[in-house]
Amino acid sequence: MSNGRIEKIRDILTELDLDALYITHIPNIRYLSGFSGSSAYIIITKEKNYFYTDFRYQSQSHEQVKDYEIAVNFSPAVNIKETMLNEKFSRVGFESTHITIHQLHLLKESLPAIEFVSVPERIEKLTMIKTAEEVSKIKKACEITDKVFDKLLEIIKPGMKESEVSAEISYWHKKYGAEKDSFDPIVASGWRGALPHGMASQKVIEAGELVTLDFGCIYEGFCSDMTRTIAVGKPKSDEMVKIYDVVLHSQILAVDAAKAGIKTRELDSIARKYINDNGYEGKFGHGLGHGLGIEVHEMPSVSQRMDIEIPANVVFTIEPGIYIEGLGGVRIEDDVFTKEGGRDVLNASPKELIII
Ligand SMILES: [Mn+2]
Repeated sequence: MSNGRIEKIRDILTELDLDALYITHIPNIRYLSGFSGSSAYIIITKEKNYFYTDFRYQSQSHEQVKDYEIAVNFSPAVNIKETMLNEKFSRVGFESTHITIHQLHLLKESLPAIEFVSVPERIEKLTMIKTAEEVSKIKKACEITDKVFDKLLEIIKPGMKESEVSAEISYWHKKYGAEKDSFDPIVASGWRGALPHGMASQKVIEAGELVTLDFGCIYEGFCSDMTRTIAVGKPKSDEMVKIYDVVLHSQILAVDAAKAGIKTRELDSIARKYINDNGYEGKFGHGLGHGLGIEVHEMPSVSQRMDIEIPANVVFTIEPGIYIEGLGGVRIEDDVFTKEGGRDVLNASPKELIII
């Protein structure tokens, strides 16, 4: 891949005085090699790029992976060890936020002369900043998700199970050109709306309930992630309509404030303060949003937990919600792309309360 990504890994090698970086996290492997399969490893040295996989991906790796020496083996660990010995590495970085203790133990045991150095979240810092081409892929994923939302407005009826709605989401994502869902769809109706991550269940959707739909897809390796809450028939709870209004306004305030240079904590506070001031303090129990790209949850975390300036060319979600146990919940989520002085909103589905 001659798009500068590998050169940036080589800069990390120089900076940390490493002979090589051993990369095990599959989304990062796809980012660096173009390989879209589920099992592979790579090693980047100052001069060479090595790619390891097994027989299942023999043809696919040769088709997708350019600029790498490819080794295919029933047990890639054998080839990985061979490379590390032949190259006479003395310091090798590894992705400590992804490797298991067991994998690290095996490496250290079989290669006792090598010093293995923890390199947490360095590739993640690279993937956080998007090129125009990457943003256009996320935008395409968002367009597919928008089309699926339109379809759901035709499909969802009282009497349907949440799990049936979830199946429709997955079906239409693929039908409209996505690789797959970027995560299992969340479909939470009525009282289940109070579960922020209410996976679609066997519950039947009833007339008068609000339904929270949180879903996204992957297009050419890049994710979308959108939430809309809709009413199935006239809402039976006036309180839920009021909650919808509060969430919508808090979401719009945060979207309008989003721009390159704003701090994550400040942006979270803008939505949170509005929700608190309107009587729902403590009912918005998660962060405002998260980065989005080759993974559905990336850096930065846009919340009180993290306080960094959001750079330009970052895609992240803005998704405030209010959750009342026993009653229900509302969440509204858009994906935005930061620019100097502003942001582009990448999805286009309407946000006012839709009653179907
Ligand atoms: Mn999200």
